[in-house]
Amino acid sequence: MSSHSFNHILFHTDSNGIAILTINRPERLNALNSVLLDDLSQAIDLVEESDSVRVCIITGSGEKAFVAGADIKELNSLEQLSGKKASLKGQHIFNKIESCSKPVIALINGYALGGGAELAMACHIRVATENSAIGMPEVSLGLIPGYGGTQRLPQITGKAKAMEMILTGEPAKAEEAKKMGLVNYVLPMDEALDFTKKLAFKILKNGPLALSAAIKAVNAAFKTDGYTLEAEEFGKLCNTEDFREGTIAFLEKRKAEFTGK
Ligand code: CO8
Repeated sequence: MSSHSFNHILFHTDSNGIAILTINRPERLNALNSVLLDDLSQAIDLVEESDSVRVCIITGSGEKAFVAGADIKELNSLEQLSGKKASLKGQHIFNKIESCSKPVIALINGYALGGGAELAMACHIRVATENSAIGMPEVSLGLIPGYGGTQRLPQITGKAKAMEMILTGEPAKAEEAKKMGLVNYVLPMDEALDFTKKLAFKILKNGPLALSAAIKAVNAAFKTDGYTLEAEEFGKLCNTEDFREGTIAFLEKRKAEFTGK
């Protein structure tokens, strides 16, 4: 058993090799700010490098949110270049999760929105609690997903459902998300962690070299160069009036008035 300390992440590994990585910023519904993203990057490196970790479960602190997205207050100050850079940075961290040689399971315990849904989609398997809502609301802020969501959502749900979710910005409730393959299982909140650990145990009894090779081979079926274009478009949107209006409207708790400029 071991624990590591980060600013906004709790990291604990049990004697069976199951690491639980908890995104811990509950007062902001675990929204991803830059400090948290740096923590996440280091925590994933730890999963990859530590001999005592064999499977990782990523979840959110509290019972309301897995991750409610990128931190909108931080987003608001982005411009074209910094926006593209921020998008590429997040993509790099989420790519490390997707290509991690050890299985990573997302335990979605509430809202998984924007960057939160993108984080869950970078994991290899998703379990959700009944109260979860998963969606890509970026267009309501005058933005698009920027952490790989435009690429991974269609890979998981197919193009039509992904288009609908990205263009409406409407989240899917847990059961609906299961129907479209976006989550593998839906459980009551008080059963979800045990269930996810049992799933991890099923994986653990298999050969680690085989698990790593399987992840690599399955990922190879989904190689795309769309990530660069996503970051490019995300950056461009950071220079628009609609983006300023969308993010300020959220912070001022009012409805955005978009003008198409
Ligand atoms: N960023 C910053 N603060 C947030 C965020 C967020 N994403 N989500 C919630 N908070 C804050 C709220 O502002 C609030 O703060 P305060 O107490 O100071 O008013 C606190 O957390 C609690 O939230 P609410 O009071 O809003 O809780 P509700 O239960 O009323 O609503 C919701 C919960 C529905 C989840 C609501 O908080 C919400 O809509 N949040 C924003 C969801 C969203 O739009 N997410 C997408 C963000 S954009 C994104 O993720 C882009 C990713 C790609 C980025 C690429 C490059 C940077």
